[in-house]
Parts: sequence; structure tokens; C-alpha cells
Amino acid sequence: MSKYLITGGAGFIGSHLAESLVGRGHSVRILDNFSTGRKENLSAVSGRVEILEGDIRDRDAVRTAVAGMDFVLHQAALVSVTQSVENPEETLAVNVAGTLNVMQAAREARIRKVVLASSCAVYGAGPIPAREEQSTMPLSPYAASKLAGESFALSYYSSYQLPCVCLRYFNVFGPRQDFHSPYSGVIAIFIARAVAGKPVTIYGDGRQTRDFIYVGDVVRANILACESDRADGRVLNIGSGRGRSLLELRSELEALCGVRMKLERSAPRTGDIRHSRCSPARARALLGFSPQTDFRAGLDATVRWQRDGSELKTP
Ligand code: UD2
Repeated sequence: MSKYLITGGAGFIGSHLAESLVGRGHSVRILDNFSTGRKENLSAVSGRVEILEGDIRDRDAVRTAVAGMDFVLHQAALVSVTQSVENPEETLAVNVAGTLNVMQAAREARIRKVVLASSCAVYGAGPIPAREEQSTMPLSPYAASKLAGESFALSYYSSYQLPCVCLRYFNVFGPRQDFHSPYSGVIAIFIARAVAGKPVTIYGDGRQTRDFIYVGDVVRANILACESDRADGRVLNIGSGRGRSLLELRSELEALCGVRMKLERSAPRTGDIRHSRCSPARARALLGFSPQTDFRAGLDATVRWQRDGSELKTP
């Protein structure tokens, strides 16, 4: 049994990590400022995790949270690209300075390893499939902040031998993903509209593609990154390796929900990337990681959660 700190543990991905680790008998502490995280996300582990309300910009709060832990899964971040364009300073403070606080506290507390949530945003409009060794091309303050966070983490590995792994998440989806904001993930939004019998808006022609990965697989990647030392000091893509268009997504959802989904077209979003897909080879080679949840099973679990809050356990 190990002790895990999850920053952003009340959020979409963090709460799934908490549930999985508690289920495996580990001890879990959460640091969250509840700006987007929600107590309800933790109802399944209520009373079985320690919750500290605090901000990663607050050095003392981070130090207190990290003390006595074995592993840190650093998920807390501002995740909106648009918000980062509107307010780059805040993105810098949370995603970069906050990450530095986590690394410094982890170094002082002699943590065994920090696993950092990074993003496919660092590739910008680079070639696909995206490979970790290719040049990065941050096109937004958000992307720049994730790349800077990675660089600080890797610098702590080389300067202070603090083990770390940076996971570049592609488009993560699943239960508990917020579906209320226009900048929520496209799957969460499309399901909400389908369930409500409302039309969906497609920005552009709908043929843009994304590499969607189910949240349960992202959880497995984090756990593997802690359990093996083969990826220490590395960045890894965490995606399915398959691109799916929005039109394909719509057809899958129509079949799953038994509805016709009306489309409304809108101009492409500024800065939207046309195609995004990863090469999953490095994560497979170093961690033996490949996604196990079939796309449709993941969609089904997400639809069920939005419909009635009951989560289907996927493999
Ligand atoms: C994802 C991440 C973002 C950042 C970025 C890096 C999510 C939710 N966001 O943004 O944090 O890492 O990748 O490149 O994973 N769309 C519609 N209709 C809608 C909503 C979206 O057509 O109602 C389109 C949107 O214009 C885009 C695609 O769907 O072409 C995916 O949008 P998204 O917001 O789910 O994710 P993305 O890839 O822009």
C-alpha cells in the first residue's frame, strides 16, 4: 500500500484516479481548490480519502499536502485553451508556478515520483501521428504552460534526481466530464445535447479528427507510470492512436442513444487544430500501456452517467 497525493483530485480525471487507487487499497490525499472540482465527484470514496482544500499557487498548502506521501499525481491545472488566451497570467500562475511549487515540495519531501498531467496541445499543428521526439509547437498560452510544466519537471529529474513522468493526454472523455460550458469536451457536449433531444453545433465541416481516450485508460497509465521506473524522466503520449471525426462521433452516438442528432453548422473555432492523433508506441514500449476500453463502451458509460448518474463499470 502506498500513499498518493492527487492535486486536482476532485476534478474529472483526478476523481477517477482517487476511486481507482482507493479500490486498490492505497491511501489517498487530495488537494483541490474546488474552482472546477466538485465534492460530488468524490461521493463514491467519501470518508475514504483525505481532502485538503487549497490552491497549488499557495506554497505552504502544497508543502503540507505533499508531506508524508510516496507519489504525487499532479492533475490540478487550468484546462481551457480559450481562458488561457484571455488571461495568460492566470494560466502561467496556476499551470507553471503551481507545477514548480509541486516539484519543489516533492523534492523537499523526498517523494518517490511525480506524474504530471500534460497535454497534446504541446504539439500544436505538428505532423501526425504525433511522436514524443518531434518538435513541439505551442500555439496558445495553455500549450506553452503545459510545455513549461514538463520542462520544470524534467529539470528536477536531472538536477535533483526527483523521478517524474510527463503524460501528454490526448482528448480524454468519460463520466464526470463537465458538459455545461461551451468549452467542455465535444463528447460531453454532444451527449448532453443528444440526451436532451437538442441539435449539436459543429464548428467547421465536422471532418476534423481527434484521438479520444477513455478516462479509465488514463487512470491506468498513471498507475503504470508509478509502478514502473522505465519511463522516469520521459514524456509519453497517452492516447488511442486512432483519429475519429466529429461526424463519426455523431453516428456512434446516434446508434447508441437511438436518436437522430440534428446538426447546426458554425464557423471553425479560431486556432482549432484540424487533425490530432498520437503515436502510442513509446507508452506501449516503456509501460506496456495500451488503451483497453473500446470507444463505444466508453461512450456508453458516459451516456449512462449523464442520463442517470449510474456509471457502467467498463473493462
Ligand atoms: C483539447 C483539450 C484542450 C487542449 C487541446 C489541445 C478537451 C476537452 N480539450 O481541445 O484542453 O488540450 O485539446 O489541442 O479535451 N467542437 C464542435 N462542437 C462543439 C464542441 C467542440 O464542433 O460543441 C469541435 C471543436 O471545434 C474541435 C473538436 O470538436 O474541432 C474537439 O473540441 P474539444 O473542445 O473537445 O477539444 P480540443 O481538441 O479543441
